[in-house]
Amino acid sequence: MDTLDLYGFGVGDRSSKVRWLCHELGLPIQEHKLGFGEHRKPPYTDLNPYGMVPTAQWRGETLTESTATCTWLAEQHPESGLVIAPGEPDRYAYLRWVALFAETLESRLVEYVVAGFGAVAPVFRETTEPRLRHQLPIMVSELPSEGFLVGGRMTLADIEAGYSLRLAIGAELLSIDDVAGYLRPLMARPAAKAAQFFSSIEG
Ligand SMILES: N[C@@H](CCC(=O)N[C@@H](CS)C(=O)NCC(=O)O)C(=O)O
Repeated sequence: MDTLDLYGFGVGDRSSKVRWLCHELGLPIQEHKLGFGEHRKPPYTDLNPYGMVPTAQWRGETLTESTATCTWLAEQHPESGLVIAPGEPDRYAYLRWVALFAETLESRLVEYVVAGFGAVAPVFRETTEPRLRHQLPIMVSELPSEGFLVGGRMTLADIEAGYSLRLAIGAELLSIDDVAGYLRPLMARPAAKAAQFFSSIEG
């Protein structure tokens, strides 16, 4: 079997992006749940010296960085259409959406959220909040009111969007009603449900 070994804290961290993607691809997952603190010492740091989750192992390779991992896995399954490949129309729009979520918004949102429960200093919440309150409404104004972000099909950009939106809604920086037309169909996807991706914001 083509099983992927997935290391993370559970369904709340960035491993959830890899988990949802694997369910979209039909890849079986062997879960390795870490307790908080285990990620900063051996044997886990032998896999990921940065001491961060997620890490995946698949086909003999160790994969770190969630967006790179998802991109790589999707590219190994081109029939899935989950990546908009070089040469396809909308390639730039696809890259821009992935960068906006995975780079610009995701790190700030994670810092804002974890500062809220004391995992990092409160100053992280103070420094991230003004930028998030400025940038999130702009992102929402660019979201389609229905359908996928780009290319007329579900792509990894939608998974990246789902993660930032889930964090922003959970932190009450956005209301689910602000993005319902776009987000509800993603929340209803069987693969997202199987990964429990949106369980924290499902009523
Ligand atoms: N850019 C990395 C970020 C990884 C990351 O910061 N993961 C968080 C959980 S979502 C983590 O490991 N936090 C624990 C820590 O920093 O000690 C990725 O996308 O994989």
